Amino acid sequence: MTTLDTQTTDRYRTRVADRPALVERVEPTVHGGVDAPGLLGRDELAAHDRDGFVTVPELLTASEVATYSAELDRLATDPTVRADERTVVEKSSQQVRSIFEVHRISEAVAALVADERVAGRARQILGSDVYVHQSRINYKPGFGGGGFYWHSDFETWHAEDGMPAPRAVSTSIALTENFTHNGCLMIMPGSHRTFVSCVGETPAEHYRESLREQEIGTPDPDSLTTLADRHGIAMLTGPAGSATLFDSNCMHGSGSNITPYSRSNIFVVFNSVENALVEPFAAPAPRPSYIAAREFTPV
Ligand code: 6CS
Ligand code: FE
Repeated sequence: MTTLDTQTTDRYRTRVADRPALVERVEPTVHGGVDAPGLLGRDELAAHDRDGFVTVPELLTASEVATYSAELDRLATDPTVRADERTVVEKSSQQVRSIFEVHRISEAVAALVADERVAGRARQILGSDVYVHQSRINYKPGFGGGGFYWHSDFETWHAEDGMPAPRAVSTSIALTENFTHNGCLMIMPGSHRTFVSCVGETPAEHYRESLREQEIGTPDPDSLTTLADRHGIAMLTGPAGSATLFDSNCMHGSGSNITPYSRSNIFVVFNSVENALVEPFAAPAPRPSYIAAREFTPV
């Protein structure tokens, strides 16, 4: 494991001050450089470097979408899965909101995670071997699937999981059509280059609340307004089978879904093996390993 560059990790101090700060990121976004060999072309890597995200219009075939959709339905209705601590239900209903560590629960999802079309693109962006930091299904069911307020994943993973630097990438794979109206992912393009520190100490076992509705670790309105004015807001729509890869520090969120049409996505977070977790930077104790893996074997 590389020695930690404390000058880097100290840059991302959060939840310790009484006022937020905007810190410019020092790490590159595409660690392997925009000419890195792999499935993403140079233009796509350049777009990812510029915006903090890149879309893949057809990651899965129609038959694969059908296979994984059936798997998601099976998991959501399996009583043992529903009773599992890795399953989070909506605040407003007993509908399944998320299932974490789904690549260890489902063999089909495990194969998808290891697929070159998924893990290979993450290696290309991160410029190293990768391991799964977190996987989850977000169901966002129709008629009330809850949203996710603005946040940087890296801010949470740094503060609560001990992720040293923003050298991780999420792959969101749509299994239902993601429309503007049913709670699609919203990202501020380019916001990944600014780290927004948050105010408010992390409570013990914060994840029991934050995975249902996050309050601590969410940026203040002034910082959000500054970033939105600077970058705008992109709506990541796309058909079932499409995917979005986005940098761990993108400012992103998604609205609630009051339409009849669920917005069900599989999310896999790959972390560089050179960025393995240490102790949390701003929390009393690490989160459970089903939310933040503590075993770093490369995919
Ligand atoms: O805390 C986390 O790790 C989770 N929370 C959000 C809102 N996005 C990333 C991840 O799923
Ligand atoms: Fe997130």
